[in-house]
Amino acid sequence: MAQGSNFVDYVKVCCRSGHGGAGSSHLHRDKFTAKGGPDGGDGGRGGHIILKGSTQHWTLLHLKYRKHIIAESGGPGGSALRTGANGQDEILEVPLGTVAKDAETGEILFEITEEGETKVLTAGGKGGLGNWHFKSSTQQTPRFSQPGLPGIEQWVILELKVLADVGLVGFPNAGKSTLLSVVSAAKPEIANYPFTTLVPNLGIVSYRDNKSFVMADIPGIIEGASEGKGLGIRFLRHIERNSVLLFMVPADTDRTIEEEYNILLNELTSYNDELLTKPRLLVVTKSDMLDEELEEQMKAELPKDIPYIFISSVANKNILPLKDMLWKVINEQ
Ligand SMILES: Nc1nc2c(ncn2[C@@H]2O[C@H](COP(=O)(O)OP(=O)(O)OP(=O)(O)O)[C@@H](O)[C@H]2O)c(=O)[nH]1
Ligand SMILES: [Mg+2]
Repeated sequence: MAQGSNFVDYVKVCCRSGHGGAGSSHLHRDKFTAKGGPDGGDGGRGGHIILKGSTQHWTLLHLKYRKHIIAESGGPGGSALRTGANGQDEILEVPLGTVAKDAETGEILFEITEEGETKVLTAGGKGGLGNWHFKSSTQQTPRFSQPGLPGIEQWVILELKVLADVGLVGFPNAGKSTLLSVVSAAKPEIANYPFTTLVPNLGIVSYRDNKSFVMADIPGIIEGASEGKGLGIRFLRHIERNSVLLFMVPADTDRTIEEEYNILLNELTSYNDELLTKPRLLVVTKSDMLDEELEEQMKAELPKDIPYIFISSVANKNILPLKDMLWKVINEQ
């Protein structure tokens, strides 16, 4: 986690599911029956601890200070075959891409990838059976029932991984969100001012013949980001895990394309030089603002060590060739 950031993508929590309710060993009795048969109901199930995928959450921040998560116990069975109430489940909403691991063994338990998807993290104890289950020809009035099973106590690690194949890297206003909006169904906010995007947006890019890959639009990165300036740095961790870095520089930059690219590259390197091991592509955005002559002139001044393409999300220029380039690099990995 970036220092001082509220972008939390790792939490360790202690989970305790509910104890199962005890079965009842009640014997039926009323005005007319002095010695009735067994009518003790079953105990209720202890509450589960459940993870539920939610697009309303982008981080695990809301779980950071909840060290102990405890679900309710099941209620005991009652007379007249009344089943005890199930303990209330504890439902934790988590962002998509959350991985649950056993903290002791490191074993991956499961992953939550879809909105509304639920999975039981820690199962509640089963309720005990009431005495009527044990009635038989030789045992007419069993005076015993099962106790409920205890809940489970376990330490669990929740880790957020972003399921992205491509990370968009660029200054604020470079056109990152606009690109995501034209290549995917994602509807990120787009505006002509910097820092429109404050949290990452993920989009699924469909590609020729039903292929697809995931693109992450993250907040813009500015000079000094690696020392904590701006917002982008908080999300560089996501880039760390993305396989391809797509550098985006707008055609109308005040600097040269190469200067702007180098600043971005510098910020990434000073944050974590492992980022340099990832494949990079350079996109000159908003190229609808250039005429051919200007474009040729700019091409001559581009950095030499990186494949590039001029695109326009607005004019739909070179979008498919860009996808081709990305697909090729992703699959070389
Ligand atoms: N002419 C032109 N304008 C574009 C193009 N793509 C984006 N823009 C404009 O550039 C501005 C910024 O676009 P965004 O997509 O919000 O930029 P961003 O990189 O996501 O910006 P932040 O979220 O602030 O980091 C908007 O006014 C867009 O309409 C393009 O291909 N051509
Ligand atoms: Mg944006």
